Amino acid sequence: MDYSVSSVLLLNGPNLNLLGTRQPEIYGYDTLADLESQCQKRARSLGLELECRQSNWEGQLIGWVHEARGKHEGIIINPAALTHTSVALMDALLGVDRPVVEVHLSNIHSREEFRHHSYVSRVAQAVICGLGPQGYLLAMDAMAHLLNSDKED
Ligand code: CA2
Repeated sequence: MDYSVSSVLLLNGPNLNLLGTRQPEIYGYDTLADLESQCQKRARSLGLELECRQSNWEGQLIGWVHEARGKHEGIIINPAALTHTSVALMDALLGVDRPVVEVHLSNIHSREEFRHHSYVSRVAQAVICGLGPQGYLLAMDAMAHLLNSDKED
């Protein structure tokens, strides 16, 4: 059994820094800072370390995914619009060889056709969408479960 504390990386993609300021009917009233602090609280109760990062730049997100190799045991990601466009982000997540949980605030399947396909889902262990900020907390629970199952092996 491995009793060391696992570290998780939470990545948020383009425009999610605007959360709580526009389109509350789709994305709610919580800001990104609110959301990250709720996740930090959940991480503490799960005994996880959590590092939160947001970028509007695809290359920056890919860089953080690469760095996760030496720093984090798992990645939770809301890739935002890159979900539907980025083979490069998908390849980076595939290359890092860590469990990935994909999360979306909105239900991407009930929205425009172009949001129905996710490149990231091909490489994610789990996908949560449509539950707003609660989905991030469930993603934390799911990651704790995935990491605990790894430790038991
Ligand atoms: O539902 C989600 O979490 C999305 O990942 C959000 C993305 C969208 O492109 C995906 O299809 C689904 C958009 C993030 C933009 O967030 C904003 C928040 C407030 C104001 C403007 C944009």
